[in-house]
Amino acid sequence: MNPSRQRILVIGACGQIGVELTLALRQIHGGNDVIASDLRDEHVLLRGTGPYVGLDVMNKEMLHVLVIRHNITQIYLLAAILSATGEKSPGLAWHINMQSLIHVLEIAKEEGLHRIYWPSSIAVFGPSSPRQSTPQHTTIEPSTVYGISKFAGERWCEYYHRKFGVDVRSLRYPGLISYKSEPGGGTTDYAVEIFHQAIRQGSYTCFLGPETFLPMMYMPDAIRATIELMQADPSRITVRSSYNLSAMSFSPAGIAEAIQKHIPGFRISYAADYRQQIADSWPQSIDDREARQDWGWKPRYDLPAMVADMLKNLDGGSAGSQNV
Ligand code: VAH
Repeated sequence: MNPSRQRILVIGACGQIGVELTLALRQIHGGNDVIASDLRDEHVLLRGTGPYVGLDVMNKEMLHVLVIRHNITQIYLLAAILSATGEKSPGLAWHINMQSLIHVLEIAKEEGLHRIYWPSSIAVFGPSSPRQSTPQHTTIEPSTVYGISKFAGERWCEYYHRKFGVDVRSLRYPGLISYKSEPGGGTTDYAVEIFHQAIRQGSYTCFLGPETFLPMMYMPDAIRATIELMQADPSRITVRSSYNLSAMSFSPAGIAEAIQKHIPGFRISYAADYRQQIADSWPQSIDDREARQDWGWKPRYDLPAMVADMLKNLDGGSAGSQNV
């Protein structure tokens, strides 16, 4: 096989990030060299764009056979239980989020895989971390199972890189907003739901309070950051736990105001639930200078640009490009 040719396995390809990352990787590497996998049935947007296999990442033997059979050189592990769902099933969230990563890191070591991608989150930070411009290196005491699993996973990534030379890379994603695929079980999911409700019924009841500022990012920026990180020369990577990554911060009141500029009659109301406590434990803004210095990270979407693109693509508009 051409030594520069990559054979990529995306695990969790039917999730909010997985669908768009799989499509982006297939644009770069060609459809046949990106195998999409998930527990779920193939997402409609992936059909006809490349190979799809049903995979339970908790079955290490099955995963190992698949890696060998398909000559896999890179794995993107996106399967995870997110913050809100994790608080309802702590044991399951810890088991799935941790064991899936250990399986992938072990196989990467045994098979000498070229590169591994595993997403972390700003959820690794807790109430004792600085809430504004949270730095890459600071006090990290997560208070959710999801955050605990992501912080532990970061340590495993650093361990496998240092001890075994596994080239595993990671980003601490903020809340991600997209229109192509649904989010699932996250505390920041309100920022996706609000668009669908604004269009369908002109109103939305938010499960977070109006002034709950959180770090957020539009999915096209998150996908580009992931690909830029994975394409960076190894010599430029100085963070082997997980890079802080930032684009913008906004509150429910702020995004509602931005939507009202397009849908003047849109009304928001508030009924905070258990997810408010999760959100209150996270930073309000992130300092991502290491990502900018090491591999040139720079976001392209701010709140107005994201709102305009989301509404254009959701409101019956064309499938419009996200080229920026
Ligand atoms: C969640 N969307 O809400 C994820 C994300 C920063 C939040 O990790 O759990």
